[in-house]
Amino acid sequence: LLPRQPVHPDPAQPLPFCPERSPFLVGPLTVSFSRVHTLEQIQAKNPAVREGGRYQPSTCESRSRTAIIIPHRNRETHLGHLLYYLHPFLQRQQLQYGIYVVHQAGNSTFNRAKLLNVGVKEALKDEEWDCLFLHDVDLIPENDHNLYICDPWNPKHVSIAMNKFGYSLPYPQYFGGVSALTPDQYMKINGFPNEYWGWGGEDDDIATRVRLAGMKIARPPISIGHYKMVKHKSDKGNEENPHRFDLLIRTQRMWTQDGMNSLTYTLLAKHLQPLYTNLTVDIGTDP
Ligand code: UDH
Ligand code: NGS
Repeated sequence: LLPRQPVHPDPAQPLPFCPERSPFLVGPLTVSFSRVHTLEQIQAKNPAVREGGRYQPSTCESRSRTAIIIPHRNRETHLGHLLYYLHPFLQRQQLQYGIYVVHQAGNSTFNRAKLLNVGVKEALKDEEWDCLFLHDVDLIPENDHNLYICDPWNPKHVSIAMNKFGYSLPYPQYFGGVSALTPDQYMKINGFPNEYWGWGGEDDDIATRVRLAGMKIARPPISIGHYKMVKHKSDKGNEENPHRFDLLIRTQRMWTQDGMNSLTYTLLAKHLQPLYTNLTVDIGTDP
């Protein structure tokens, strides 16, 4: 008689790597915002997601451990749409992942890039992530061949074909929306700038940092980098930054001084919610 196969893999044996191409991918996705799903409904659809919005495949060792970091304030409906689509999307890609929502406390001017620095710093305390996805809350990927893994050599700009720009880049250096860097690449550019309060310019500063640090911008194929944006009005507290052009002139002088090496903040709370880790942070105010 042959020995019976164990039902569960032996925990002492390492799992095999997941295949290079996940068998669960489906390609183009239909994304619609006409229905709003409660967090409980999304949770019920994603039973394998653990506290803090963490997941790892049960049958194979993932090829990437990816942290998704989302800057946030007052966009709960958008967050619901993103979580509804992103959890199944990442599981189909057989990734080990965690979702972090970095919530700016208070009413002072919004600062997207600084929130992302905080998210990176805090996420790296939890886990040795291979890849950091810096992700606007209102952009939903429309093709799951858009793998949420990093390029080993260069920072990757991922949201290259958004519906609001007619599914093309608005300009060649555009780096806004969704980008992906390894922790090494992130530190090599000294992270993102902390000094852009309000709307605009911080993503152009990041693109310049990539170049000044001797790297290039990697991009997925245009047909795969499709994103649908949830339509919305301008946010209160994130008005156009009147200083952004002055700041952009100084990037070359400032990038080694302003970034991860000058980041200060107060973490007010870290809550492991069922679908994401919520970091509430005091990042100070526009000087
Ligand atoms: N965000 C928030 N809350 C805010 C502001 C921004 O959560 O109050 C986050 C959110 O993740 C958003 C990201 O920051 O996706 C970027 O915000 P944004 O306002 O820069 O970009 P978005 O594409 O809107 O969402 C563009 C508004 C157009 C302003 C036009 C000014 N000329
Ligand atoms: C540029 C902004 C970027 C912004 C991009 C797209 O002009 O920060 O437009 O904006 N740069 C400056 O203002 C210097 S959008 O159409 O998404 O509102 O990301």
